[in-house]
Amino acid sequence: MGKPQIPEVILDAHISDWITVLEVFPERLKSLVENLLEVQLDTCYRPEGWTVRQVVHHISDSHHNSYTRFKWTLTENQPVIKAYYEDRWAALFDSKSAPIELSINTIKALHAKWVYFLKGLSKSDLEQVFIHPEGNEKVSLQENIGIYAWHCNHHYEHINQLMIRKGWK
Ligand code: NI
Repeated sequence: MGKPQIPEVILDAHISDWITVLEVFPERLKSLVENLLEVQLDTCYRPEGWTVRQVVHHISDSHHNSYTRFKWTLTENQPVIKAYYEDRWAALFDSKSAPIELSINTIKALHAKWVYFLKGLSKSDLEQVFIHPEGNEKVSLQENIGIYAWHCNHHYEHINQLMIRKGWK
């Protein structure tokens, strides 16, 4: 699963494939987890890792942050984005105990709005960059679409592989 592999030259076909991943992800994730029992939701996907519940809440929080970065980038000149401690967010009480429906519903609404927005961006919008404070790295919006398509599949597979190993599916 590793790290996102973003091609050097990003073609329109890459962007449209990535947007499709973002578009279908809420339903895929919902179908994957909707029948899990509480005890299964509270199972770590790897030793010392997050529980399934924490992963679902993490996706919601992470994509919420990402959405905001897209808006910043189109309304400011190469903004330095705000990083956050995802492990500390995942350790907050709601990440550990809240019903996953809250985040499943958030992801559904957020992705619908995000995808609508992404589909309307021009080539020059997609080439706009933000600066990630870790390493002062410039990230273009088109790259960032690829990163978050990867992020969907990355965490989907954490849960999916756990379910396969445990014989839950
Ligand atoms: Ni993540």
